[in-house]
Amino acid sequence: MKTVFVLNGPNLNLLGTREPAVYGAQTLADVQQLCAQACARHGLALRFHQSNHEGALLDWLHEAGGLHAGGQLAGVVLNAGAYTHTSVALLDAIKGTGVPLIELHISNVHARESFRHHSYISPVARAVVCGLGVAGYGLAIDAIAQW
Ligand code: CA2
Repeated sequence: MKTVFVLNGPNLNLLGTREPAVYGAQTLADVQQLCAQACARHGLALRFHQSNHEGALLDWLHEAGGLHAGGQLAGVVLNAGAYTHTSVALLDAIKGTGVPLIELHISNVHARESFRHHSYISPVARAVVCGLGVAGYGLAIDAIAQW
């Protein structure tokens, strides 16, 4: 059974507690459940994580890279939060590990402040899902299952 990593970056632990107009009312626990259901539908194992620390995200990407090298990774869904717009380290990790990855944003970052329009991750992502709310997580897993 192949594994999907769903990685969430800074402040996403606050989902459902504030800014419902931007991010919706569902919590990160709800998102985890949605991802577990999507993975179960496709016979995939799920690793679901959130961290407010860039290094933790790097470590999980490296771990996913190890599975990828062994042919055991289905793919990675990464919502890097604000690190999307700042982190060369995440770009290097995705490039260095070669993991097949979908960049995900709950909100439509292109309809928001201009500093959210640039992503260090998009050039090394296979696809970008953006603005579909938390439903995007399930759709990203559905897409990975087709790879
Ligand atoms: O739309 C997305 O998923 C983002 O990746 C979310 C990030 C933001 O910096 C990106 O530009 C777009 C922010 C996550 C913060 O999440 C919160 C959730 C509820 C309340 C406050 C913050």
